[in-house]
Amino acid sequence: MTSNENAPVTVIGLGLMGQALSRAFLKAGHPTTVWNRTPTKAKPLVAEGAQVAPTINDALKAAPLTIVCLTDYEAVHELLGGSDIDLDGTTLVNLTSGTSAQARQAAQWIEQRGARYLDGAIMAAPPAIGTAEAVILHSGPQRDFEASKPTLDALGMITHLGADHGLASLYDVAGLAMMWSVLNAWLQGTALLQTAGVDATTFAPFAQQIATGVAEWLPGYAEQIADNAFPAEVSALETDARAMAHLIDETKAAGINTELPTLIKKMADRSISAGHGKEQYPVLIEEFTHPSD
Ligand code: FVH
Repeated sequence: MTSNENAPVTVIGLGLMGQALSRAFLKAGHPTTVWNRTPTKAKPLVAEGAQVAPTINDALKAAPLTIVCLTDYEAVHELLGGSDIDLDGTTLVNLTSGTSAQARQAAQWIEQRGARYLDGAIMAAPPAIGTAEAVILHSGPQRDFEASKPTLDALGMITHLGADHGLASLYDVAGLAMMWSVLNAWLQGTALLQTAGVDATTFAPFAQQIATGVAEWLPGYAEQIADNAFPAEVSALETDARAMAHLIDETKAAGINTELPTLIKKMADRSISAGHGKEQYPVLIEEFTHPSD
């Protein structure tokens, strides 16, 4: 991380994340101005060297770059959408979580008000901010990203995904889809093994090994999706579907929840019925790219 420590920066929103962002800027030496709806949350930051702006317009004028981190996009619009708010000439980096549509819409109304806009998604918890562990994704015009990067570098591993303002939010939810799917699969396996007296800590290293092994298949499987060709190099979908039936039988016999295994098999069965049984697992992408019933 390289940071231009002389560049002033403003942070609007001092929740758990906004405080961590402000601290990282202060630690990197940036003159940092803060504003929060509930002013008391600024107090500890003032003790660490931050300036408090009395109004939002003062906050926006204190630095050419303003970071916004609020609960949701509704809050961003409520706070900055008023005609009394002067966004002209500022660069806003919005690190509030939301959907890609909200990000694109925010870009439109903020740019109409004369500001430059970068969207962003934080894929880290507050304690990681300011370290290389904090992955922060940005999307929006390349030139605005390049201009802001020397300051944003103070926050963690900064990546620009492209000009489409919605990309950071899309990557964010794609990452969450991965995270929850892996965690749910692990919980399913743990619940199953607990019925035989195997505890979660015993299963965890084995589960970790499986997750790491499966992760290594991803680049090759991605090539099959890119080529739209799914030769069964290691296993056919119909073979996988038979193993899925065993998983359902085991979960039923164990008297535990069968929703996840049943869903997995339902998708595979539909693909097999459509004639893909002799192809390899990533052929299921078609199940994911169509709207559900
Ligand atoms: N905390 C985390 O681990 C996650 C990591 C991934 C990304 N998220 C996103 O970051 C956004 C902020 O999250 P947060 O943890 O800082 O949230 P809170 O501590 O609840 O703080 C919320 C701040 O938003 C202010 N706020 C809310 N509504 C309004 C409004 N209408 N007008 C002005 N400010 C508003 C609130 O102000 P106050 O209640 O202190 O007065 C806080 O400053 C979020 O999108 C996460 O998904 C964090």
